[in-house]
Amino acid sequence: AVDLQRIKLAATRRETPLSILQCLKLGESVSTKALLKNLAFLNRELPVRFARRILELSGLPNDLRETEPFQNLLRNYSLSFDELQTYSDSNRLMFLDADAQRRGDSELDGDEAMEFAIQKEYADLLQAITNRHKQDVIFMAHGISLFKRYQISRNKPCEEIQRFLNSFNRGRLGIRIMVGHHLALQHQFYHPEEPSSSAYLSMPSSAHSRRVGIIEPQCDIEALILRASQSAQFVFFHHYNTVFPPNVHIEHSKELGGKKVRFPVVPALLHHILFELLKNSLRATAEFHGLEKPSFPDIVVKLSSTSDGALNIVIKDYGGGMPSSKEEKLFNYMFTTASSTVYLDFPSIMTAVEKKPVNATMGENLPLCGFGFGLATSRLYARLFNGDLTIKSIIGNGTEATIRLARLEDQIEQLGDK
Ligand code: W6P
Repeated sequence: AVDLQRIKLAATRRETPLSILQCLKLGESVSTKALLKNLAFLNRELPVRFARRILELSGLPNDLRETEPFQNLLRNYSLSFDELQTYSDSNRLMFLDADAQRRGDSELDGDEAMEFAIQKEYADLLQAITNRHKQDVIFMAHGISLFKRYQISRNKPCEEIQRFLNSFNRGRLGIRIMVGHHLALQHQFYHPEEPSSSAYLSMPSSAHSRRVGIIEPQCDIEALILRASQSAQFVFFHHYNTVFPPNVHIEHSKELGGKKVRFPVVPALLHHILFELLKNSLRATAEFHGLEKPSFPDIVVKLSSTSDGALNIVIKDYGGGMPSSKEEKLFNYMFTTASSTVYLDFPSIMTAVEKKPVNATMGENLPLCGFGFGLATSRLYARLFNGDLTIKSIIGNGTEATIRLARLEDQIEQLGDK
């Protein structure tokens, strides 16, 4: 029983944009108090965000909304909204506030046990919701593919669906990030010795990293590119029956002076974008140069900083480029770069082979590959915190993809369309 009035009311409230800087500050001075403060924030914010996602789903054209996968989505979002709103209405945190006031908000002394219980209870709720929504992406892809078949025969425009997917995915990712950050912080606070690779949205971090929740304040960008390259090359190697993939060569521009580039990022997000782009570049290179000839030109990744403190990552392939007609469709959710005849099976093989390594990072996105969601979500991910992704081809030569990452102060969640 979905209480539509309750949902509508919650959805009238504004979403509060996340700031990566604030997320970092919260995590750098992490304490019971800070965690409780964040819990109170989520307790207010999450019902609003879930309510908005539900309204977005409800507003879809009947043909799409009534498909089984979209009914599943709607049911899951309603269930999660209900649980969060019920928790919020239970006023457990008011009790906590009142208690703090009674004690003059001094030291958190006698009631640590109760505070811990509250944190544990909320974390369990968040974890259950996280698990429930792991299939979101599969449902979405499945529903869209059903709708797509229907669409081709009807030849209806799909801008509305494009807008929905951007908005819904953006909103979903925002939720994921705030929930993932909270769970990861709590895990790091109570179990500082254990790696938090199992926690939501976090990636196994490299040896000398200093992870704050799901954020790497000084991420070794080159190391991350290397890992994404290896994953993409691994997929390539198995897809093309043990043909060795092109090399990925990383360069620094002059102003970076050969120094290690350290930049604040959510590694899982950047990894997703890099992996997606590199797969495209590898495939384009192989298609253009032919598999008989085993010497491919390198893919060149170039790092450069801009005057406003942003970081550019340019991925250049020599895969022959693509006509502008194709370029325009690149970020369309219903478009895939794989040529339908020869590479129809590319995604499924990728899914089968890459399951293990990618599951450890952002496995839930894997089934996306080949549905044509990859580049669209990559640009969305890049834009979410004020960055961007652009792709430009030179016909007969190759393609250049540029990821721009905003400097830390500018990494603020972009809730609307650009
Ligand atoms: C291509 C097509 C493409 C899409 C995205 C990234 C790189 C490339 N290269 O030929």
